[in-house]
Amino acid sequence: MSETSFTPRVFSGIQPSGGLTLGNYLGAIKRFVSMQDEDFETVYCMVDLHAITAKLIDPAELRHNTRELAAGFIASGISPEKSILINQSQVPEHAQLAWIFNCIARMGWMGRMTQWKDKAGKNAEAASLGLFAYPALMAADILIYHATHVPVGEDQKQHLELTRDIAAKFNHDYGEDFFPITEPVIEGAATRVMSLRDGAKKMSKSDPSDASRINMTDDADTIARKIRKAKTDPDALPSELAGLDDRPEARNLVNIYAALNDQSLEDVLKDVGGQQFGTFKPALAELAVEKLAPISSEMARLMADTDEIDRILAKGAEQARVITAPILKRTYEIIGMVS
Ligand code: AQP
Repeated sequence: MSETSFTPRVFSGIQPSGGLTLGNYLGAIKRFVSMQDEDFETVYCMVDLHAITAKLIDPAELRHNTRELAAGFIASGISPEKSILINQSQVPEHAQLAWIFNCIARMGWMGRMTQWKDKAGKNAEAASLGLFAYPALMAADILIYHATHVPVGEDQKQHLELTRDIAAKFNHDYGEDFFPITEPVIEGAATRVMSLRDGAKKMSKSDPSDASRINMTDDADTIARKIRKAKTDPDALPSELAGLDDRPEARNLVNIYAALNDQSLEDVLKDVGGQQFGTFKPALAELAVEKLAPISSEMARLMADTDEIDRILAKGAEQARVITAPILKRTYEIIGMVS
C-alpha cells in the first residue's frame, strides 16, 4: 500500500480517568502541540469510553475529568482552530468500528498485551470485558480517521503494533487496502516519565500514591514538596550519560529537567554534573513551577466557565463526524452490511 494514498493525519487521545500528569504532558501533549504546525491534520481526543474500562468512575467526576482534560489540552497549546478536539463518546463511529474490530482481533493478540496483564493483575476473571477489548477500541479510535501517525508515550507502543495488525488483517481478509498501516510517533520531550517514588514504575494518574506524580493542577508548593521528597540515591549527579546507568530515579529527575527545558540529557548533565540532589532538586522544582504554572492557571480560567469547553467539544464532534461517518459507511459496505 502506498503511504501517500492517505491524507497525513494525526490522532491521539488521553483517558479522563483522573487528572493530567506531568507524564501525559511530557510524553504526549507537548508532541501533540508541535504536530499541529507540521503537515498534518490533527485530531485529539478525551477517550472517555476507555476511562471506564479499569473501573467505573463517579459520573460527576468523569464529566469533570473530561472537561479538565480538554482544558489541559487547550492550556498546553492545542488550538481548536488548528486541531479537532473531541470527546470520544460524542463521536459514535468510534464505538461502532470497535465492534467490527472486536471481530477482527484474536483473543490471543489481546491476551498478550502487557497493559492488560498489568491492569487485570492476578484477578483477570474479575476484570471487565472492556479492559480486555481496550486495544480494539483504541485501534478504532485511530482508524476511524484513517490516521497515518499517532504520537504516544513508550507505554503505548504495543497497542500501536496491534492497531497495525488489525488494519492489516482487515485489509487482507476483505482484499482491499482500506485502512492505513499507522506509524507510531514515539519521540519528543520524555517518552517515559517514571514515578517519583519508584524509578521502575511509570508515572500514572491512577497510581494510589499522589506523591508519585506531579499533577498539572498542583500548585507551586505541592510541586516543590513532591520533588523534594522524590526518591533518589546518595550520590552526586554525573557529568556523563553512562553515570546514570543503574540509577533510575536520578535518570528520571534529570530526564524531567531536560524535557521541561527543551534540552538534551547530555547538555543538562554538562551543567549539573557534580551537584548533590540538595542543589539539583530545588532547581528542578523552580523550573517545573515556571513551566507548569501558566498552564495550570489557564486551566483554572477555562474551568471557571465550562460553557466554552463544551462549545469547543461540540464543534469538534461535528467536524470529526465529517471524517468518521463516510469511513464507517464504507467499512460496512466492504463487510457486506447494507444500510
Ligand atoms: N509516565 C508517562 N511517560 C510518558 N508518557 C506517558 N503517557 C502516560 N503516562 C506517561 C502517555 O500519555 C498518553 C495518554 O495516556 P492515557 O492517559 O490514555 O493512558 P495511560 O498511558 O494508561 O496513562 P496513565 O496516566 O497511566 O493513565 P491510567 O492511570 O488511567 O492508566 C499516552 O500517549 C501515554 O503513552
